[in-house]
Amino acid sequence: MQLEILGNADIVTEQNGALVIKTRQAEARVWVYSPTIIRVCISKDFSGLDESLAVIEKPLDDFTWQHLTDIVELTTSALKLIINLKPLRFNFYAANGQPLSEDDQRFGTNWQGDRVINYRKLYADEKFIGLGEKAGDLNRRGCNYVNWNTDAAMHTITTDPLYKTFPFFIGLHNGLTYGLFFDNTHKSYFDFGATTAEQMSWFGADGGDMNYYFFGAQGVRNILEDYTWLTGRMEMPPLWSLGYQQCRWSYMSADEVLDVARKFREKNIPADVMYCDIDYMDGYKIFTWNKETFPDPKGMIDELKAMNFRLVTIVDPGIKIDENYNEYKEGVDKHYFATYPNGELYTASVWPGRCHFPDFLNEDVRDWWGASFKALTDPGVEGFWNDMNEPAAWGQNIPWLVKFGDKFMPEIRNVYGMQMARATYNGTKGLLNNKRPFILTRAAYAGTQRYSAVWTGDNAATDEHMLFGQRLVNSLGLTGMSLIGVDIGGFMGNPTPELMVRWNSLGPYTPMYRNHAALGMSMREPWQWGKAYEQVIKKDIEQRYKLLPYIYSGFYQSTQTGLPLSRTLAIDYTTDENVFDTKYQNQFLFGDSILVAPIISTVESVDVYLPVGDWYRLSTDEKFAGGQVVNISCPLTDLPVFVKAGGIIPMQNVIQSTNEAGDGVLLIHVWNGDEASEFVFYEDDGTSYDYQSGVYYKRVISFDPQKREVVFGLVEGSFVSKHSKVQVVWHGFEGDSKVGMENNNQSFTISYSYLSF
Ligand code: MIG
Repeated sequence: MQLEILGNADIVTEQNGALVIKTRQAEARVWVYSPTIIRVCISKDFSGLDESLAVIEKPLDDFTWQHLTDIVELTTSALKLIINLKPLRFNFYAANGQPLSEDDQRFGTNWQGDRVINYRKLYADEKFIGLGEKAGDLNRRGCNYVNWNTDAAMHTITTDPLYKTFPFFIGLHNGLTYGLFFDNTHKSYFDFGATTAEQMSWFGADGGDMNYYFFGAQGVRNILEDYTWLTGRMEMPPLWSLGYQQCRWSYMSADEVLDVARKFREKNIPADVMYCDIDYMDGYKIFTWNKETFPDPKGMIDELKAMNFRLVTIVDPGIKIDENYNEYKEGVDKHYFATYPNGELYTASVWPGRCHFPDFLNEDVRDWWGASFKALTDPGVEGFWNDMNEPAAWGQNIPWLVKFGDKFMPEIRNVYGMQMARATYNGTKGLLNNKRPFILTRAAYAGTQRYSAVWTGDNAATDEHMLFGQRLVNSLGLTGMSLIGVDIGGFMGNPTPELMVRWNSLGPYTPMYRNHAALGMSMREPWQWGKAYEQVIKKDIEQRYKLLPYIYSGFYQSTQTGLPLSRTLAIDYTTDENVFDTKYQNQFLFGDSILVAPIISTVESVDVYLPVGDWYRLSTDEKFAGGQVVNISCPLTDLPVFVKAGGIIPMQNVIQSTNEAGDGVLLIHVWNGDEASEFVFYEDDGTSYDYQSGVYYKRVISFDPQKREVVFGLVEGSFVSKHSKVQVVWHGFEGDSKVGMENNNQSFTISYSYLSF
């Protein structure tokens, strides 16, 4: 195999808004998407369509560049790209001239056969965060990774690859930040100095182009905002999907599903969602119901609805080969399935036995798939769980020559799950008449946030998996994904009651709070752990429901800026070394002002690192100075959760489901602090798309520390809040005072009254 290194550039021109540079080996094109986003694509063949499944924005028509002797300088208000022409290398600088990221000048971009790799300079203090669902530490320096979507059943906390591909990382060095998104769907590789004795980093793929977007904004938040501008942001999720979700593989009959739902209501443990895993189907045929065990799906779902429950059902991609099965016959007739190169249909075995696999890369197939959900939406299903879409089949090794349209498996594998989620989202959105569908997918690629929530797959019932899961959630949050779950309690194996309790205490602070377990594992509902622990778990679930106004507003923030709900501390405290210490790396901010320290179930005290500023423990209002490590007691009833001084947290009194109106009181909790703060409160009907035409309720709530006042700004939007009363709850002020006031459309102020007055 030959090595081809990108050599000298002979021709530099501007064509259709792109800078075009030619060398003997290849052609490079450069586009400016915004002052902070520059795309570089180096290809041997630009004849193919320039299509990306991730990117939804277009480049600017115009940019500023000049050709000097052996370099080209491309300048925006925020960035400078210096392109060395002999040989062709790309080097990015901040506007003030400080280097952000540069090619390794020796090797730059090169090819070995179809494999294309970019070698980059590694700075002495450089750290890396990102890549989404990846094993290892928060700081990925010294690690290497492969993206190749895999059904990672029985994975450990070091397994790579897992289910998803997010070829986007953020580099941090010298107080600077930059991001790099390698938009290439082939099997890809990232090495952050792991195997080069820290002399360089590199990334690349088995095929396709060296096609990357460089983000030069300063601050991780700004990079995330740019990345999600480019690849899209999530929509408002249905409010019910933020309630407690009870799943298992499987509740085996309609009776069992209903019994479990009833038990939540009998016990007054709040919950919103029940799941049907694969056994609701007839012979695992997608879009069917088992006639014996689920004889009347509509009847069952009506009963669930009467109890304020929603149902989510699973779908897998594999379509069973069965002459009496509609989806099979249609798929064959219309040539919708993946094939061998000679035209034979590709067959592999999964749950239903021998199956064919829809080509979700094809729009007609997506439309067909989407329309088939009628069998589920007609009886009333509103949530759709997409599993096995890596895609998985027994053996896990779909041959390289399998074709999806005109593409072979290696090129599409990493986007198959995303395209299945896209088909599911579009189809069910169409069928649900202005109701928001809830989509959950296991496999994903950059941009999936536009269609679906994700969960982290088949974890295990151990303390180390619980902490690992949090790290995955935090890292997925750096990819535009915000609605993310882990199987609380652990999928494989049985948790101790203590682990179950501890894991549930993280539940309120997990973007998607879902309890799930594998076939054959112990039952996991909150009442399976003894009376005393049931009460603890119930309190955790109640805490989730109290926090929903805060959480929902947090998701609104995700829709606007791409900031995730669960935020690694590296987002806001980027230059604080302690944040990357493996002792503290799992800690995260949940929304703007809550800090959570996940902690194993076998200890009762723990060191927590509180970043700069003052913090209050949520459970006690005890105040701590930040910028230091504090030792915190953490019995199973009290996870270390803190609120930032000045934090504003809207809460509500407990309801049993998001379908309940509640008592109409919005509690605004405020923790005393020296700095002014602000919270954007957002509410809408929680179920429809009317918010997209102005039917929402939004107002800025701010805290003025000097005046000890909470100011409610003017209401924006035409939705009538379900909260008719506001009550401010003051924390950390001298004495205690509560002031109630009628809610209205005016701006108004509530002051803390000094008790000594
Ligand atoms: O081969 O549908 O990750 O959540 O319960 C296993 C059965 C298939 C894997 C999913 C898991 C789900 C299970 N599925």
